[in-house]
Amino acid sequence: MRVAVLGVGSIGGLIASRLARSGCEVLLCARGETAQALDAVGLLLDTPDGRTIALAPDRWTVYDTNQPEIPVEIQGWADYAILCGKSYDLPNLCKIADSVLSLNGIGLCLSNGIGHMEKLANFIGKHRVLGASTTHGAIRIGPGEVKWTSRGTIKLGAFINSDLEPVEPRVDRFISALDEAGLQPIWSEDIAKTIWTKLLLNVAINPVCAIAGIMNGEMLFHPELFETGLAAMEEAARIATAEGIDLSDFDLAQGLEDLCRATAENRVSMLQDIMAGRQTEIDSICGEVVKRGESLGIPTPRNQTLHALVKGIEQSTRG
Ligand code: KPL
Repeated sequence: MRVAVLGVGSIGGLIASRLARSGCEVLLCARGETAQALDAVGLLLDTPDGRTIALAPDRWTVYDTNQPEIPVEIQGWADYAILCGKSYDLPNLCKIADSVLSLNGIGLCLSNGIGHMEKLANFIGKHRVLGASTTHGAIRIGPGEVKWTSRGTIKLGAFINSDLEPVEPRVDRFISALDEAGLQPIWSEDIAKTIWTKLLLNVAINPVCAIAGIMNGEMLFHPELFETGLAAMEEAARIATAEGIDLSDFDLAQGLEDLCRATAENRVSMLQDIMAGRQTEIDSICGEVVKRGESLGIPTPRNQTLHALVKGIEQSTRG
């Protein structure tokens, strides 16, 4: 099975190394120094049980996305394309997915935020897109090193009116491959809700931990921070409900508490970005809630404040 991983940061590095280790042929699409490290020395994966697994560079082919042309050898090569890059890079990654996927190939996106399966479908067609969301926790230590901080799941689901059901051989094979790689795939009958639920959690935890500079688990020891995150989450939940997502069985406070506990040793990706002087995904998280709130006439003052604060920190920390 041929899998392309587009964006090899924390989650991309984790997924690529697990799939390569379990025997998939892997194409890594990464940029600059990350591409060079993956091609020259490979990748070290620190696992939650304290082991370090070394993946040699011969485990994969690397395409440096800084190269303007996509090499002919990898065009139409992949059976599956997993987009793991930052949400602001999606237009570029969708274009690469369109090129590297075979005609029958399937694409999915694990980036934070919502609306990604629709964006990908605009490039490759909705009959080739799966909805997806992950709760695995990982930290990028450097260009060729990732720490898998907490085991989670990868939820997959069908796009509205698509034929991609678990009984479809292409979907079935992919689920088996993720399972063999120890990535815990789960089929979701309502992937739109799964993606929204993840966004609600990101709205609550990412900006608060990024601004306060704390690990995820520490939110539980600062009630005022927990309440701030929860209030932003409640605003986002009102938008989700207005868009037709049934959240009646999702206890927001419990969901946030469970995530803080499960990923206690993780730093949210937004804090990792700020510490590395990179752009954050705040526009696709709180920014998206504010935008949708404006068009629905639902006020989102907490999300506006968190969005403004993270933007300010981002500007002062970026080189
Ligand atoms: O998605 C995440 C992120 O950091 O962006 C969580 C699940 C909150 C893990 O830290």
